Parts: sequence; structure tokens; C-alpha cells
Amino acid sequence: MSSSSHSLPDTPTLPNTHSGIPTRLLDKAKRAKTLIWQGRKVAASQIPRTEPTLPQGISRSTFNKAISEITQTLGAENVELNDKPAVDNGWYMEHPNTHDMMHVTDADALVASAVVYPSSTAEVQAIVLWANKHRMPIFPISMGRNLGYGGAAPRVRGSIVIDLGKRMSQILSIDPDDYTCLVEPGVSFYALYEAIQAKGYTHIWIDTPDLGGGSVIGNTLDRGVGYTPYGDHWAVHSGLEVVLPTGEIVRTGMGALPGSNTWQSFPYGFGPIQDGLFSQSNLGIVTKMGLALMPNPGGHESFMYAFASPADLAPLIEIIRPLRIANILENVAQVRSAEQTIAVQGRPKTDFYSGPGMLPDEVVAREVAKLPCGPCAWVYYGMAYGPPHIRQYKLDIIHREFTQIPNARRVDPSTIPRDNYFWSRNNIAAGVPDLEELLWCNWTPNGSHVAFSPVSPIRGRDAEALVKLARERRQEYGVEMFPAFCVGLREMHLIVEIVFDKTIPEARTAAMGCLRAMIEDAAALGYGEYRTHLALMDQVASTYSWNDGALMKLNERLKDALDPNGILAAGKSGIWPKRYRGRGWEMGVGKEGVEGDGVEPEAGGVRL
Ligand code: EUG
Repeated sequence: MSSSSHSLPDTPTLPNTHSGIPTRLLDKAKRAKTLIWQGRKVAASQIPRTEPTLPQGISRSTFNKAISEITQTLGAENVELNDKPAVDNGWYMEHPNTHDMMHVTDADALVASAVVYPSSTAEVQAIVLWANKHRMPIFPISMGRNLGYGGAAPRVRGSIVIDLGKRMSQILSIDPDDYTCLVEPGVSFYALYEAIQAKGYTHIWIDTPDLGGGSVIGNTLDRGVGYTPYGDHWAVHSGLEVVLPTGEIVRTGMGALPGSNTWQSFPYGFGPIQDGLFSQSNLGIVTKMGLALMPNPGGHESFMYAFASPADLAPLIEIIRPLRIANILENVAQVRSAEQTIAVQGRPKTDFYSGPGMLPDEVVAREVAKLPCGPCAWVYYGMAYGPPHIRQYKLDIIHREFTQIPNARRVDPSTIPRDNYFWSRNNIAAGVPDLEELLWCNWTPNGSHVAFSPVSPIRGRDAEALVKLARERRQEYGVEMFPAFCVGLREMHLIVEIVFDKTIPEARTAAMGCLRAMIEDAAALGYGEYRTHLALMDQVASTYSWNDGALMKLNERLKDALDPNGILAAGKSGIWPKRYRGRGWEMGVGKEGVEGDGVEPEAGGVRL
């Protein structure tokens, strides 16, 4: 791999590939890629491999027989063995689908034995039936861009990854009257946005996360966050098509009624609502999902406020709460640290400071003072929606409230250079998918990130307690981290991004140690994570232990009933099928090995 940016090949684009960058963002892709390649201090590390890493309980002969069978079903070009040395590189837009590109475990710990590419729900069903027949662990991904939480990696080493997105990437409908859509797993936020523009539907907005390359279905099922008023994607989804672990195909909500005309407009249908069973779960493979789209609000205006002192965080959060609940603050607010504001320029830490460890406070103060936000500890990014007089009404209230904090400053957008990150936030809050967020990964060479994502009430004391525990553990473990609050309607997610050099084992160990300590600290104070990395799922699940672990007991009963052979995404969200239980598969403090001691043999299985 060349380190020269001149010879970097272009990023694949839409519509040449479902996972490509829109051509309007090619320059940003080029810049991001160049910075990453410049930051690579070692050539891409190789994961040595000559044959697929097999899952426990599957012999080489069973594996080979099973692979030849599924090759018959899908065609040779749609079954790829993971049998060559893996080049542990790539970046957001061009990443491996056999492991986590930003691995916080050993590079070779959470890996696929093969990847299969179904083209239809019927083929997903065939794969599931095949997996049951051979007791083969399978792990579906939509596009594999769940970065910070495991990327494309399977939890069970040697699983067959089902890459749903590659051949199932149709936008099945965009309804311009109802403002809804129906998509397959391979539809990214980029692709959905571009399709709506191509149709000339300027009256329709989508919602996008900080990065637009992820799958709309994948992000929604993992309960991801966006920044328009429709930012809670799970809350605005309507209707799923699901392949169950035993091969039945189900449509939820109104989709259960043959010929239904309201599948995407009435999410509940009749009877118990099953959709939740398929979110952050291992109880089904979602092959279609409906989603509400937002009407163009007729105008929008980003605003940014800078707050001078670290102590301003608590009063700011207190001011945000009632404004957010009353919808004066209309979108998920981001309250970002000065450190992250410095790092999102995409420059390495060594540009600012050559000493060991974190930036000293005086360096943070010196560097943030050079940016459009000016000297500050926290920055608020928000947007007002609607025509000018409607926006102004809200902006005046926001200004009056925010400037109760001494030295709070509104930064006039007209003074902010066009290449500043502010304008990326402006795109995102207006539903225009962008590509700048991961620039802070360049903070360290071979920069990777992993997130600690606790939920708390929107209260000053909670914000302070969480930042304090994160900073104390940061000091103890010597990791680099960037905290940002995403404020929802009645709760907020704190996203603490740990950035580390994935090629340094000690850096990975420090990141994991810090994450585990923060999860424990948070749970002791009553905070739980909304989402987590594969390697942390057991630990996070164990914190949701009320009434002697009643919730996990329920999850396990559901898992046993719906997936009797335990083939689907074992260990996802800490839910282990019967065959794996009591064999030490759980990871946790002092137990970083990803594998347990085998699986219950064939006799425990069920023939379908
Ligand atoms: C962000 C990142 C997340 C998440 C929510 C928001 C935004 C980062 C990596 O996880 O869950 C700035």
C-alpha cells in the first residue's frame, strides 16, 4: 500500500456500488482517505491465514461439505471463503466485511470463516435452513459500518457472515404523498438521499446520522441517532419483513395483512407488537423495513454557541432540558468538548503537542482559541426549522436562555469558513448525509475508535457525573477520548469516543480496560448503555440485572423458542443460545478471550 496520496485509487461511488460515496462527496472522500493514509505509520498489518478460521463444533469436513452445498444454492460468486491473509486496513468507505476494521480485540479474534451474499428474502431463508441443518453459526450484517461497535465482525469466531447489503440494496418505494419509504438492508443514507433528490422530491427530507454510509436498516435496528426532528430512527420505522431463525418469513404491523395499504404508515398493526424482538437482537434477520420521511420544514438555520468554562456544562444541560421537551430545541443537540472540536480538523495530536498522554489544558485552550468557536470548553450545535419568522421566535428564546450562562457566545455562522466542521453539522441537521465525522480518528496513527455510550436524564448533575467518571478513567488508563452529548427529548446519550492506535496491543488493552471500568462505574451510579461494542455486550447486558436478571431470562426463553439450534448471531446483546450457555463464552472483566469451551453437541439440536 502506497503512502503517497497521489496514487490513492478513487473511492467507489454510487450507483456503481451500493456502498459507494455520492459523487457530490468525492472531494471529501479523497481528503479523508489521504489523511488516513498519511497517518498510517505501518503498512497495513497482515492477519496471517491460509484456511478459514472454523467455528467451534464444526469440523473441517462438515464445513467443506456445508460450503459446497450453499455454493450450489447461491452460486460460486456469492460465497467467499475467508482463507487468505487479511489485510487489516481499509477505511470507512472501503472496509472489510470479514472482521472489525477498528478492532479493539486482537485483529484475528472476531472473524468470519466465510461471507455469503443472498439476493432475496428467499435466499436468506435458504441460508437459515442450511445453517440449521449444519448447526453453522451465522451472523447477518447489512453493510458492516457499525464502527465503534464492532463493524462487520461476528461475535462467534468463525461464523458465516451474511452480507445482506451487497445484493439486496433496492429502495422498494418512496411515497411522495405519505412521506414514507420501504428499503432493503443495502440502502445507505447516502443512497436514500440521492434517490430522493434524483426524483426531484424537494418536499421530502430524510434523517441521517453523523456519517451517511451506514445502512438505514442496520442503523435503525441498532437504534442509532440522527439530527433532524426525525432523529430517533427506531421511533419512526414502520413495518419489518423478517426471516426467523427457523426459516419462516414474517411481516410485522400492517404487513401481516395480505394486500395491506398501510404497512409504512401505521406501525402497530393488530395484536402484540413484535418489532422490538428484532432490534439489537438475534431473533431474526430483517430483509425489509419501512420508515417515515420528514416534510421539508420550509427553511432551516444552524446555530452554534460556545461556553467558556468546563463548569458551564451543568447549567447548560439544565437550560436545554425544558427547551428540548417543549420542542424549542427541535433536534438532537450535540454538546461537544473543546478537545473533539480540535481533533475533528483531522490533524494528528502531534501537530499540537509532542509530549506523552493527553493534551494539557493550556494546549487545549490555546488551540481551540484559534477556531471559529473561540476559547471555550463546550460547543453547542443546533438547528432551528421553518420559515424565518418561525425560526426567529425560537432562536430568540434560545439566545435569551443560553446567554444566562456567563460568557456564553453565539458564533455568527456568516463568520465561519465554509470548510469548517460547523457546515458539516449544518448538512447533517438538514438531513444531508455527510462525511467528516471520523476525521478525529487521525488523532493517533492507525487511528481507530470505540464508543462508551451511557444514557442519562437531561440533568446537569448527571452530565457532570458522567464526564467526571470518564475523565478519571481516562487518566488512569492513559487513553485519548472525546466526549459529546446527544440530547434527545427526555434523556441524553453521552458518546465517549476512545481513539487508539489499533496496531499497538497495549493501546487496545488500555481502551478495553477503560471501557470496562466506565461501564462498571456508570452502572453503580444507575446509568446503562444504549448500545455497545460486540466485545462489551456481555458486560453491558449483565448490568441490566433487575430482579435476578429477569430480562435476560426472558431473552433466553425467547432465544430458545425461536432459535432452538442457536445458529443466529449467538452472543449478540449478551444473549447466548442454550448450546453455548455455561461454557464460558461471556466476555467481561478479566475475561477477554472471545471464545468459550465448545458448544453442546448435535444431540441437543432440533431437526426442522
Ligand atoms: C455518535 C457516535 C456513536 C453513537 C451516536 C453518536 C456520534 C459521534 C459511535 O457511536 O452511538 C460524534
